[in-house]
Amino acid sequence: MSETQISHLSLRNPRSIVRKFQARPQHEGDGAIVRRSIGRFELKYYDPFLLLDEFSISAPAGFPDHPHRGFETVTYMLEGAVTHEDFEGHRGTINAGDLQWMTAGKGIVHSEMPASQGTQKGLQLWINLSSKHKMIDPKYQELQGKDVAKVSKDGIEVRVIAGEAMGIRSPVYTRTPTMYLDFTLKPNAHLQQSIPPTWNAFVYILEGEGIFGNLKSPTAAAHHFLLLGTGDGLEAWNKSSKPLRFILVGGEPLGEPVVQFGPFVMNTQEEIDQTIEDFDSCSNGFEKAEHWKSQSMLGFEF
Ligand code: 3F1
Ligand code: FE2
Repeated sequence: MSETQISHLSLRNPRSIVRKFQARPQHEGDGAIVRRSIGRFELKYYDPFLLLDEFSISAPAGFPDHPHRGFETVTYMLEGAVTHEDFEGHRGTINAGDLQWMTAGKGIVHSEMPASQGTQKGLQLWINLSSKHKMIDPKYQELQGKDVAKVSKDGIEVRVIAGEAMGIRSPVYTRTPTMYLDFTLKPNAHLQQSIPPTWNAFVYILEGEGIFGNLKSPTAAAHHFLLLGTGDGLEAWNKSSKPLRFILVGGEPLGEPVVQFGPFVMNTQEEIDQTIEDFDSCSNGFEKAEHWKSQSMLGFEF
């Protein structure tokens, strides 16, 4: 099929790039390099997204026992592996290609630590929950790489983490409506992907370089974050001689006030104060934190 035929088939109003910046590496302790795009000063919140980290972590660095409330964390591994363990005894390893979609809801306390020697690379996205879902019971949706929906066509490969693309759907249930697509475009490939017009959406480039929005846009390279304007979808081109890999993420904005205190995200300061009290007193969802310590913390006394 020719490019013109594909164009004819779909987008009426492709989104343009309204903001673009590089996620510069921040060194966090011994062995952790994190490139944060959403969640840093210049882009504190992009409704419903609270944080996007591209991490590169080797032992002894990691994220020992810590809480979450009021949102979801999505960990998508690119290389290496992470061992996670929570206060209910839920534990496992997220390997390269695997996905963990964790709805913290009213409370989770867990650890996320490197599972092997070498470098663990991946992405962690935080998706906000609406006020009526902030205090739901925690839930995990875990998919091994082999079970992530994948399709290849016309020089484009897509792994559907959430939502739908090129005729295939992810089994992940998104409490806050979200699409999360991992695209790889071969040289000369041209992508048109629809996005619900009312949703906020962005691209984060993992590898290679490409043209996004329209053909007059400047080339964007790895570790760049592109905020998309309004429209019904995304157009992207790989005019280079190497593969282009990026994620396209979109979500329905909640349009609610956000009050964040580290890993607690609520609607009001009163709810944050209550959350701190609940965590300190191990109540209202944090009961099991009272007598729990992760394996990774055993042997350490604080
Ligand atoms: C000590 C500490 C600091 C910050 O809740 C965004 C604990 C937790 C936190 S946090 N989580 S940050 C995070 C980012 C990436 O603000 C957590 C985990 C991430 O990736 C998982 C991971 C863990 C170990 C990857 C590789 C090794
Ligand atoms: Fe966490």
